[in-house]
Amino acid sequence: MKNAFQIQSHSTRSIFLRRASSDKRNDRRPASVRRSLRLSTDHVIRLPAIMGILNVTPDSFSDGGRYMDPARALAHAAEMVEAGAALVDVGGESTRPGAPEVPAQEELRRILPVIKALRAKLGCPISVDTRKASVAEAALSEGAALINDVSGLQFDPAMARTVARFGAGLVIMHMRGTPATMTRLARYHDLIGEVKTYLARQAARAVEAGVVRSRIIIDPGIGFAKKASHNSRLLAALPMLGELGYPVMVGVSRKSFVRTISGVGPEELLMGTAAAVAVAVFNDAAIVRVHDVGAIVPVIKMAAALAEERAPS
Ligand code: HH2
Repeated sequence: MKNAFQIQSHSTRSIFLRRASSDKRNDRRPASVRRSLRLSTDHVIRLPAIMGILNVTPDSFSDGGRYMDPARALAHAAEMVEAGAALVDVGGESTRPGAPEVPAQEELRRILPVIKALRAKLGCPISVDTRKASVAEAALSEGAALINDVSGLQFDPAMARTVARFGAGLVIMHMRGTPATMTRLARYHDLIGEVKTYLARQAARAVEAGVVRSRIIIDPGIGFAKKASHNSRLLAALPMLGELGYPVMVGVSRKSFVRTISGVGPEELLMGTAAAVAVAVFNDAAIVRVHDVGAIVPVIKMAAALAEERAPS
């Protein structure tokens, strides 16, 4: 095991994080990061993992410019872990609609000091949000455990082999085009079928390239080449994506479809985000990617407990 933490699929509904024994002494994660909830002495339910968002960018749509300084990034990551994040997703390139591509050198200049600080001081598993194999390679060499590729292996042909070489986890997300072009590509004949087929094909490619099957996570790419109605339909259809046999991750946090549907301003997106997270968890999301970790923890507990009581279909 090369990296300190490995993400392993446990079932399609959950993942667990396994710690390398050599790294135990470095682990300062608080006891609040629990993966289960005890409802009574004999009733314990498994909770989805929270991925806390740490954008080290000047232009991310909701937190751009706030965490460019590694000390501030570290403090925010520590806060998220303290609040219940099981892992932190570090991103050095905004993927908001219309965002320009950031050169690999610049992406690395932004994220490497933060990854080093997180590894040294926090000991939580680190995910890196990148489409570039060279960035992934450098991040994995610094101990990142997971690569979150929003292009779902489309952007860089070397990505799958790079992840495979490190035995790391891989998030394969559905999108079309690039952040600059995706908005005009939001047309589907069979939305769920097309997203599902794409995720199955890209996951198979990853396995062919040597990525460990049990370390692959799929994501419908909420807001990426999707209109508000597409996003809603995908959230409702998560169990169909789960049929592929990979844990499903969902990112709805503060996204524009929340604003469109709930009719509020950019500063008031928490309640709409919470509703969307609740639906994702109710529909078996294994990981939720959010900005407001502390606020979302009770939402997750509630939705997971309610999902547990569903009549079997
Ligand atoms: N959404 C964003 C970025 N990365 N990764 C996955 N797997 N799923 C997502 O839904 C997802 C993602 C966009 O959100 P954010 O990071 O807040 O903004 P930006 O891309 O502008 O930095």
